[in-house]
Amino acid sequence: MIPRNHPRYTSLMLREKIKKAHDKGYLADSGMIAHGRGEAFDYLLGERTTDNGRKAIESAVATLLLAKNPIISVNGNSTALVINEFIELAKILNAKIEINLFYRTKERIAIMKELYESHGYINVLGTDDKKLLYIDGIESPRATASENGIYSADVVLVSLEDGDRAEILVNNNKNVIAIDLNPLSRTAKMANITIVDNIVRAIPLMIEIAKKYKNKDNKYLKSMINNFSNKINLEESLEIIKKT
Ligand code: PTJ
Repeated sequence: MIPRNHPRYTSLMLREKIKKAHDKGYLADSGMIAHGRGEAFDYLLGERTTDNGRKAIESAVATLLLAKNPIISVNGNSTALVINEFIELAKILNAKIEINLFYRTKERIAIMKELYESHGYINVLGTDDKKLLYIDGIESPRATASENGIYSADVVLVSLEDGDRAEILVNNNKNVIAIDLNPLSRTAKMANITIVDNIVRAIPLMIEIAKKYKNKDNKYLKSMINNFSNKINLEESLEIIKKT
């Protein structure tokens, strides 16, 4: 038991979630390493949502609300940290959830499918190996996608994503929104909108903003997108890190 008054309580609780997901068999072994890397960047950002993290979130939510077929792509780490929040966000945005693993195994897919079902989300995509397609015919495990999901999506929200995959998505005219604490990662640079924030803060804030933006007209939503530059936003994140 971690005492509530421990100065690193939140961080230690997140580690517990990651460890539990590993024990259950759906977290990739290197998911632990990825989490540690995220922790280091989060520390440097002050473990808070920065103003430019919020700007990216506003632009991301506007983009998702204007999308025709928005998909939330989930993996082992992101599921371990925010499964309930993913499900809530998908409902508000009218988006679908697709399991999309870097280290894809039948066992991990089966555990995750069951997990989403036990949380009340029944039609999670990306679970049937035989039905997966290759984006633009690129026969790589990095290009797999389900037909009604990522394959035909116009906007894809990815988190803790691999750079090759982000690149394939962008090259195939998908509007890619990435959540990545590392503003220097290839994914962060490839994506159309990068939210440099911890997924445990970013997704709840996306839910809050999506509830607010649902009543806004398209003109307002488009202005939120047009006023955003990913390049400038990433540079600002780096400045924050340098000043820490
Ligand atoms: O479940 P799988 O098989 O899809 O595998 C997932 C991992 C995460 C193991 C795989 O995608 C991987 O190796 O990722 P990387 O290349 O380590 O990239 C993870 C990125 O996410 C890094 O830039 C981290 O800084 C960042 N990151 C880690 N934790 C968080 C995070 N970003 C936001 N929130 C976090 N909590």
